[in-house]
Amino acid sequence: MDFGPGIVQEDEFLTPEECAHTSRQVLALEKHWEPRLGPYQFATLGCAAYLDGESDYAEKSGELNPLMQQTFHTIYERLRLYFSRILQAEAYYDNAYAYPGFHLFKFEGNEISQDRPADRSHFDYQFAKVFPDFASTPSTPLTFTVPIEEPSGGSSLEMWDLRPEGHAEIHYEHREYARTHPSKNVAYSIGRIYTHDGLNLHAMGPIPPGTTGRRMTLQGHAFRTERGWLLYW
Ligand SMILES: O=C(O)CCC(=O)C(=O)O
Repeated sequence: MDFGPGIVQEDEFLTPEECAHTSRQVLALEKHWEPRLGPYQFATLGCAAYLDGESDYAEKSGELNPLMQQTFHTIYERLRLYFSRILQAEAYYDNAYAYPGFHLFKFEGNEISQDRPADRSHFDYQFAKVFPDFASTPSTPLTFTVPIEEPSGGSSLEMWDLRPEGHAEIHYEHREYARTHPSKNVAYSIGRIYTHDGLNLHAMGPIPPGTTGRRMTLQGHAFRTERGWLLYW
């Protein structure tokens, strides 16, 4: 499977019953959730390079990995087999890196009508934070999302055609670019896995006014190494 500009690969991954079970497991670990900056009561379960990569990534992932492994080992093994198959090389974990984790959002029905995916658009460059020699050993990064629970308005990914190569040309004003250029919306379905290289400008899809309920996704990345593909978050 090749990844590159504009490609989002999607496949079946968890059944609705497995999603419901996973959701219960995540909810039971609420005391381990970490509230994060951002709207919609954003919280995470697990350590994420893009949020923790510049501070205590090693320490935090070391603390959380045993709990995450113990709770989600079935999903992690399925991820490992899935990526080994589609990438045709060994996918593996390394305890020096955080295991895939969860994004959590809660909507109360009073969401602002000005929700704009463009305002949260970004490139996934977190590999630069946790693989310091990434520039000397160019690798393909991948980002994956598995929707576990959806709010009333459904869930989706918004994607623009801008790649990091074009970032300097627009004077690094990628949010302005996103506000003024067309995007593609990829509708999510519960339990499917969505993978892309994270290098198209992208964001969590729009949250329609009046949305209620929880948006819970399993999140992670793969990074090409000499051994194969390291799965981490
Ligand atoms: O929550 C989503 O749908 C997308 C998450 C995202 O933007 C990312 O993982 O980089």
